[in-house]
Amino acid sequence: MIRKAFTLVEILVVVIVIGILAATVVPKFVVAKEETSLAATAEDLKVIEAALNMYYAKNGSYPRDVNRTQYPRELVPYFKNGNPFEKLAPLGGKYDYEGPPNWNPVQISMRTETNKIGHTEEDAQRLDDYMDDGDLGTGLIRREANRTYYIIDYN
Ligand SMILES: [Ca+2]
Repeated sequence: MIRKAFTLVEILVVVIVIGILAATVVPKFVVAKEETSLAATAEDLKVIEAALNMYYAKNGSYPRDVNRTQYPRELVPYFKNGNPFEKLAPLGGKYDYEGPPNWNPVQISMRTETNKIGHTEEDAQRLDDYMDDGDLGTGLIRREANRTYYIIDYN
């Protein structure tokens, strides 16, 4: 007997296998993408912190606060592999340097005023779980209204 087509059972088996694969692979992909954006945001914040620490070590003070549409130009020499201020946070939002004399402690904000580039409180919570103490009211990652911030300096 020469078979000319797949039987219904064979087609059903293939469809079920594809369904099982999709159900297991797709959620892992989504989780991996989420973890990547958390890790990349944490990395940016650490890069900014390292630049600020180097600047402080050399100058004995932090750069002055700037308008939120700008960033401290004096930090540029300390960014060896790209300037995080020139892109959006992978989590969503724009990095904003909050320095003296307006801010104490020195901190980096990620604002969510523009929905397009913002992030939710749930996103902020995931970032806190990822790189801090899991509480948005304490530690280095905190949130206040629509602003998630990373504290650089406790002094
Ligand atoms: Ca926290």
